[in-house]
Amino acid sequence: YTCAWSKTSHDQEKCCAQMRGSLHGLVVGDRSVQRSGKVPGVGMVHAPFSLLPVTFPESYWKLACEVAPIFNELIDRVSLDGKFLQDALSRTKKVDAFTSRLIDIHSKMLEINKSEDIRLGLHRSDYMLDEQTKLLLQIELNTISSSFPGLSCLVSDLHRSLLKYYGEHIGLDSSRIPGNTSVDKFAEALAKAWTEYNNPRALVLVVVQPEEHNMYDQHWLCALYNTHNVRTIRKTLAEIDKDGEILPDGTLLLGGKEISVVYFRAGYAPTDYPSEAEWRARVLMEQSSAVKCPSISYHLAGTKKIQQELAKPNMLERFLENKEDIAKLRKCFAGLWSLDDSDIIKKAIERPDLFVMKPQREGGGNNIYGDDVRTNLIRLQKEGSEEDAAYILMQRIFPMVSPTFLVREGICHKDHAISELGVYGAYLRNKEKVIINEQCGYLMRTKVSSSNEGGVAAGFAVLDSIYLN
Ligand code: GSH
Repeated sequence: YTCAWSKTSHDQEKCCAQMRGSLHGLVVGDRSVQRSGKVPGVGMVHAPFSLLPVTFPESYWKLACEVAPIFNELIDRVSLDGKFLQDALSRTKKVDAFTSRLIDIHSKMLEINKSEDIRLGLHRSDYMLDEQTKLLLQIELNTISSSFPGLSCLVSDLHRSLLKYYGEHIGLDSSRIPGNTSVDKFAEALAKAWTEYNNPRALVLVVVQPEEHNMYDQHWLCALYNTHNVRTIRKTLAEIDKDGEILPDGTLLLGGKEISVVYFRAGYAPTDYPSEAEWRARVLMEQSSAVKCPSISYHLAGTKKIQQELAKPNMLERFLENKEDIAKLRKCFAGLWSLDDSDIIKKAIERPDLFVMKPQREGGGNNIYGDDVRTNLIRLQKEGSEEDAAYILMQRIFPMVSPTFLVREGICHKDHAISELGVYGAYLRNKEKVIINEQCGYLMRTKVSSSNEGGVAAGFAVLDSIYLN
């Protein structure tokens, strides 16, 4: 079968999958078009995806869904404890210039006693199922720019439709793929935050990177006008610096228009702040009375350092009351250590394969694995500098490896792969009233098992869905 579209030979079902995916909006911006200097987003290619859903035990799926609202609440409580955030990040601040700037914004908000009545969190907690211990272990919790709430639903739909058509031949039943509501639920949360803000003329501002490649995922979510009658605008941090202002009462205006909700799909990486203009924009928005998703304190509550602090004994008890909830969360925590723990450093130098070294970074592609863990730990020990505070160590998780068809740029490869489950959570509170606290859907990502890095946006993984067993 020769595909007229990609001009290569394929099995018909693989080709149909690409075509169906593209026709249904499972697309990302074409990097080659972007590189050519044409308007970003004009070119479109199908998003990378796996041909069939990955098998995942139902009990673990349910557990990941069950803990989502507890994690939402935990982030909210942690974000309220300004002193805890400042103290826990104080060593990191000295050695990590990017995190240090974020902490400075947080300090400034504490100084001016900035209160955030309406609090919106659109999170994604990521897990891997460790094959040996049979534990579902949290990799990280994203509180800023959690990607793919739009495209992940389309992959679930794609897989369901493929199984409806071909499932009989391969013994798979399309109804075993759980429904995925992330795009609708996130859109609803944004719309409800806009309603709470209570100005029908105000806009939702989507903060984007200047050369975004994942804009279609954002568009699926931000087509709020069709579903909720809410208007959105997309601006970069530099544009916000140029056109933004705050009125004396805290109202945020952009080009003269009032902004009710600021939804960040940029601002999580140092490269998003190439000049002071971008930092000015971040501070401007933070100072305003617009609802921030996330606020600076939600952003900091999602850092690796805070994840590691929360895994310490008796830490969860500081923020949560319900013992069962605490036990459920704790069971999801992998081993996490700071680099001032000399016993663990010794172990990690002896067996670097059992650890991952993580800097305080988001967006994928930043972790240190294998022999590089040893080299870096020895270097840090020799230097005796405080740079060690820029990292945490995490237990390496070894999920089951299975053969998978990965489809990227029109070509299907078969390879051994591992998967990571992300569960989306939405939280919305206005003063004391919790308006939303729920699990919203999922993102399964699959990558070749020989690759250490994950992340679809960073170019390592493909989008997937789950087949419950
Ligand atoms: N700017 C892009 C977007 O808005 O989609 C990428 C944002 C990004 O890298 N988000 C991280 C993520 O969810 C969390 S900070 N990555 C998932 C992945 O790439 O697989």
